Amino acid sequence: MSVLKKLFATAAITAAMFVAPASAQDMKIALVVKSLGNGFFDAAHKGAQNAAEEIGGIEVIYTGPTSATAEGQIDIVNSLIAQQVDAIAISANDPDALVPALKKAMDRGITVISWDSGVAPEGRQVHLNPSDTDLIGETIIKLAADYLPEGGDVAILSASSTATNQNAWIAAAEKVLPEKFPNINLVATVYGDDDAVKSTNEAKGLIASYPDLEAIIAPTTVGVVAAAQVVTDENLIGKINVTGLALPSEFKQFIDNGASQAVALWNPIDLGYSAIHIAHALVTGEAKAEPGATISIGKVGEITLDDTNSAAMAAPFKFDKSNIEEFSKIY
Ligand code: RAM
Repeated sequence: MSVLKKLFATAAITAAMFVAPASAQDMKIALVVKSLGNGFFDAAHKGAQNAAEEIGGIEVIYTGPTSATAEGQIDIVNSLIAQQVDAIAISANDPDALVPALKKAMDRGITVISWDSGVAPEGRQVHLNPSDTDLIGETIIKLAADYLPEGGDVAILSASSTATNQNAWIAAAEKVLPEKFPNINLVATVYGDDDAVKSTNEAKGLIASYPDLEAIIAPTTVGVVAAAQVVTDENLIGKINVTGLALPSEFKQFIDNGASQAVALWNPIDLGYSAIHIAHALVTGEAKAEPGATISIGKVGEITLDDTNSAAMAAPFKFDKSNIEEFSKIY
């Protein structure tokens, strides 16, 4: 080999050595949320970034529609397929509507998981629930019942009417009502679409329609803030207790002013962090998407998939006057 050829060969090897590891590590994981501008998802994004930094070589693409609709998410999934991302981790606005687009993604070799709000099993490989669905259902009713020793009328202000997670929690809540909370009378369930204005109007509508209402249960961080603001503005503190699932940083003011006695939530930062760990492990083949499989979720622990390839991360925490200040500084 001539000196020149040798030099080229060495240069080529050096270039290959330099380039190969970088591209092999360049994994793109899209974190698709129900809608942008929601503090809960911003916290999950923070956790996703933490996981990406910890694992290394991952680019997190944080995206979602401006309003919480399946149509908006379908457009986003199609564009992620065109961008040839390695994985899509989605919190879905509808369990079924997204299935065809996500199936197309999987057909193209893209890893698909749902987290927070699931898609039907045929549209994803794994689903990560924040907590056990029955436990969340019972928790949201208990949060209201604990402050209504004699029972009373309560109403639910949910997110969108097709949201997989809220619908599952409400179904679980309705299941435990007759036996465990016989004095609690669920008078209505309305939908604020995780939109501040619609949630505000729905909360006002509940108050106008049900004069004996004693609690509004909003299993959505957007709805719970809207309801507590309405109760505050309409001078109903002490008459209507607002509860549900709330982000302490957004909700602390309503524990402080008495519009709410207590709320609950899991750690949204850990949820986004765990979603990235799962997606990464499936892309690399470190984990398999099959019933019984155990998948590491880094410092949060590990999950074991059930027969539907779903698992839950952790139990919800309760926030009240004693601890909301401390948690409000974290998420
Ligand atoms: C809202 C969203 C999200 C849900 C939380 C509790 O931010 O609807 O999906 O998990 O509330």
